[in-house]
Amino acid sequence: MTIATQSPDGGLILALSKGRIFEDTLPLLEAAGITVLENPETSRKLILPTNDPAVRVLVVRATDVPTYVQYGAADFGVAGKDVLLEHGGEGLYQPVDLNIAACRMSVAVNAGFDYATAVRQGARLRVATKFVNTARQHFAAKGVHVDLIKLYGSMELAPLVGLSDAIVDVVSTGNTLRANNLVEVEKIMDISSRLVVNQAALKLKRARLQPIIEAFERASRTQS
Ligand code: PRT
Ligand code: MG
Repeated sequence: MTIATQSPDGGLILALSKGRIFEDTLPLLEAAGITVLENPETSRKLILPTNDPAVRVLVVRATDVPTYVQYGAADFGVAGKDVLLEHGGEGLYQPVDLNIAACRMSVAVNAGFDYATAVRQGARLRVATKFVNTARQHFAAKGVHVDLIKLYGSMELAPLVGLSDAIVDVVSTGNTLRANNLVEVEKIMDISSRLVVNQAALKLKRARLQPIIEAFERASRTQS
């Protein structure tokens, strides 16, 4: 379901999360001639102005970006493939892989746990993750029986305290796994962030959105 967008004035609303996605999106916005006028790390505002009075930025949790865009509370946004797979992508047009906030989705276990043998012997594994849909699909495709334990953060803790045998999480440098004596035993997929656009907004505001989409596309191509 898609509701009418909240910016009937023809303005555009972009949903972004603080941190790596915000940082990596700034150069793409610059390429489209848009400068965000406040820093979300220091400002308490949740709606940030830009140099273009018709463009505003909503600061939301990374997992909430697809929801804001799906319902038209934001016209467009940037979200990781990990987050989009869990959301399902309903009501979203995903025109560009921006190649930013790159990482991978992996399975990790305690350094002492023999994952390969456990899988070969058909053991039932307890897997803690925020990414239950992705994890369910991955293990079903391998024919591995799992009990999924839904967590909302700090997945790395679960195997350390015996909550689970394994975790499914996103990894970039691998430093967090190493610091907690965990090993990456399987890569599920490469992850990067995508531009997501509300399907109704794309039709109603195409004249404003299309140049921005094209600028993002060009800038992300030259960056990678
Ligand atoms: O923080 P919050 O709970 O609000 O949500 P979030 O963690 O999903 O948001 P954020 O901003 O941290 O991540 C946004 C997007 O960035 C994710 O959806 C991914 O697509 C992407 N991304 C890229 C990452 C990482 N790299 C990453 N390293 N997301 C999370 N991490 C975590 C990782 O799981 C580990 O806990 O960062 C930690 C450090 O990673 P290492 O491997 O470098 O040690
Ligand atoms: Mg985070």
